[in-house]
Amino acid sequence: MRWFSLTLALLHTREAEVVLGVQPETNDRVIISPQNVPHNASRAISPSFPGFAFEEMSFCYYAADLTLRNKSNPNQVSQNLIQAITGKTQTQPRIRVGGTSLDNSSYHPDQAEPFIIPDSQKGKGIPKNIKIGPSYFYSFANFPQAQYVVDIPWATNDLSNSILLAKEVYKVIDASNIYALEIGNEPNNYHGNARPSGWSMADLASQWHDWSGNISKALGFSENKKIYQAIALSSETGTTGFPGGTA
Ligand SMILES: *[C@@H]1O[C@H](CO)[C@@H](O)[C@H](O)[C@H]1NC(C)=O
Ligand SMILES: *[C@@H]1O[C@H](CO)[C@@H](O)[C@H](O)[C@H]1NC(C)=O
Ligand SMILES: *[C@@H]1O[C@H](CO)[C@@H](O)[C@H](O)[C@H]1NC(C)=O
Ligand SMILES: CC(=O)N[C@H]1CO[C@H](CO)[C@@H](O)[C@@H]1O
Repeated sequence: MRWFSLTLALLHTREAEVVLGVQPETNDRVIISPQNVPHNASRAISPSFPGFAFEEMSFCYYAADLTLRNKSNPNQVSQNLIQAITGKTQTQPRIRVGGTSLDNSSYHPDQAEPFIIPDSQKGKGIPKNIKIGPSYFYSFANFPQAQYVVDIPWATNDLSNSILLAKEVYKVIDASNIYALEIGNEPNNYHGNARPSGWSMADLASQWHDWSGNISKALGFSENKKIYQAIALSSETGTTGFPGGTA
């Protein structure tokens, strides 16, 4: 039996190079590198294409070695891992913080703790109804080169609270470290959960439009500022949870 590995080398040059390693049982490695870029090759992929994503509830631990209240004691293992990759690609790390835990969180400006997980949610893989305080965002400074994609709660359907959170994001994290904002997480699963069962794609688009407009306005951005990442969709939808969706 043979197995094949395909590695896409990310280069700064305009020429994309595909390295095809064919590894037979003997462990000899044969590298086939095309002399010329095929006429129908894709354009070079941006070296910053690989990104990093953290669930909101675990980001602090990766960033700050459990010292959550301030940015001392950065987690050097995480810093080294991210540096090892971005050192190769010569890019600033794109780090998305969010996910389902964030999407079901609320923001509490007077809370000293970075986040509080309700007792009923402790021990769950993805706890819901987490309360976030301003100090949650302090540890973001531990990746000083980061270009963050910051997720904003949408499942909770509380625009004014999400605007408060967005404002705090820009207060604590330097704007030069914010690459994009993302509204919600996997909203194709909201219907029948975070929204009524009849909530359609048209409803989703309409509410996203209202939310992005209102959040931009609250942050003092022009309506056309390109600050939003596209929504992230769940591949597990419908009654069976079959990837790709059954409903
Ligand atoms: C690209 O071009 C080659 C040679 O003309 C052809 O064999 C191949 O099928 C093409 N690939 C795609 C994805 O179009
Ligand atoms: C940061 O946290 C550490 C550990 O809890 C503490 O010793 C230090 O005083 C804190 N620094 C600030 C500025 O709050
Ligand atoms: C803000 O949201 C409301 C609906 O809640 C909508 O009517 C309005 O157009 C939105 N504002 C912007 C600037 O998009
Ligand atoms: C309790 C609650 O609001 N749960 C929601 C959390 O977010 C997901 C989407 O990421 C929704 O589908 C849940 O309904």
